[in-house]
Amino acid sequence: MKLTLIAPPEGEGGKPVVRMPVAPPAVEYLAGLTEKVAPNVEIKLIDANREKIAWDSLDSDLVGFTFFTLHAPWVYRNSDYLRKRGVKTIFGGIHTTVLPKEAMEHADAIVIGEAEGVWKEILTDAANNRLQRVYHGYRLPLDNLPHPKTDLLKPFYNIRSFFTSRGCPHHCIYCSVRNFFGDTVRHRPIDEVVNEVASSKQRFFINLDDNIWGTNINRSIELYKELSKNIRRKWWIGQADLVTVQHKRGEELLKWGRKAGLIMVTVGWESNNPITLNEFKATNKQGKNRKEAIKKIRDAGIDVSLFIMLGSINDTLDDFKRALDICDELNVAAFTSLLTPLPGTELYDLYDKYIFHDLAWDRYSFNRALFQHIDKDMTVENRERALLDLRKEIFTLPRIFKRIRHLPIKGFPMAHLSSLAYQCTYGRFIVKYSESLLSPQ
Ligand code: B12
Repeated sequence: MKLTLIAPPEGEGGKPVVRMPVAPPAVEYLAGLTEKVAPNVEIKLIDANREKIAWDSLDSDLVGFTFFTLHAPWVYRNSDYLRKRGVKTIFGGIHTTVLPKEAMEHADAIVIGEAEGVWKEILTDAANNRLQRVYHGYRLPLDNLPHPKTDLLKPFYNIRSFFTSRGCPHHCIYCSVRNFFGDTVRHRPIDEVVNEVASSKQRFFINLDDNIWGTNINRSIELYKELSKNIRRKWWIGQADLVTVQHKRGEELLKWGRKAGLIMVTVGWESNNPITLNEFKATNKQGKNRKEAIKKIRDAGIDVSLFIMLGSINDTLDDFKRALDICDELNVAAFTSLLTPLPGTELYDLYDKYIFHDLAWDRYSFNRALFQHIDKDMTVENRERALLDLRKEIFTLPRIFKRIRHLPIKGFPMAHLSSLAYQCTYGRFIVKYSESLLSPQ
């Protein structure tokens, strides 16, 4: 049987954006899972952010799409087209799981939740032409997981990924992860993670965990110790909370994290506005002294970038200015976005009465104002313009070089080089991209 797995283009409206350096994780992982549970299946992977697809001649018995909310319209359009040609399609992932009825209108089959427990059955059903409409995945322990198949996607990717756990202990209302992975955090056996990273040809990785150290500090320290013993000249980045580094073992965690190749973390700063932070239920993960925590991480030789979301009902235009001020005060860069009420989140329910429900899912790109604001100055235009201006200011060359100069020598050279590379490439991309979104089509 011929199986094709497709990762959608990253841009709004299904337009490919820049050459993303990261290989799309889900399709490579599912290819590894396929090889494990159905080794006779012929697998083809397509990264639609890099490759144009000839939908008329795509030769496959089953086509699988992995996607987030913003990719849904592009996936639905092309899956509808394939099905008219008699090609079977299957969907999985976060958006499909939170809106199964909508997804089923555009696919022959869908998987709700995690695929590991049902993938073998699905491939057997597909091979015998008895695909069911819905498969309910379930949360299995994370032992003996397959390694991603990294020899199918062409051409070269600078960065690949690994994950060591599923789930996050925090309750942020805008995040989709908790509903997807459940209230409990599951961990992969440390030796299996170390084996996967050590055996990979890749040098740079994203650790996909939603919280690279906040799920269990003792386990994180053990993991980093084993990684530092077994991997050489390999580096990785990840996302994390700030409360964990304020734990009494915080310094030890950072020391071993650095030795294990950790060179940058993106932390959920979320907002400078305490009312908004409370509204987001994102206060706990900050700990008592979050500025001190960021200094502690950088002093350990690990660069920091902030996640900041702007435009909540409690925000004003001043909050965009305050976001720039905190980046300057802490000498860090930031991923800034407009608050996006994703389906299936508590935030979506809370903002339901404000949301512009006529907007398509591909506007849920974190670059758009998607709801009516109660502050008269926080118009859609003003919010989107303020985001662009903020991104421009954050990534000016003088600011980028000032941040590199302030990075402690302990991280030299990898933390400095990766920080320069990330700030110059992502910075230039996100400004050009935001400008393109605001310029008349
Ligand atoms: C890696 C990642 C990224 C990477 C890579 C993206 C890519 N090309 O895939 C980068 C950093 C680029 C990224 C960017 C963004 N991301 Co992101 N990202 C993730 C992250 C951390 C891991 C996803 C992943 O690949 N996991 C590894 C794979 C193996 O696991 P999996 O996808 O869960 O797959 C399993 C099941 O879902 C299922 N499955 C999944 N797909 C399919 C397909 C089929 C056919 C089948 C059968 C099964 C199946 O089977 C798998 C095994 O069980 C998730 C958080 C999370 N924990 O899920 C957020 C997440 C997916 N991202 C999210 C968002 C919102 C974004 C951004 C919009 C954020 C922003 N501010 O801009 C951008 C958008 C980028 C863009 N333009 O597309 C949200 C999506 C929510 C939603 N409803 O859409 C998530 C859930 C984070 C969150 N906290 O809510 N992201």
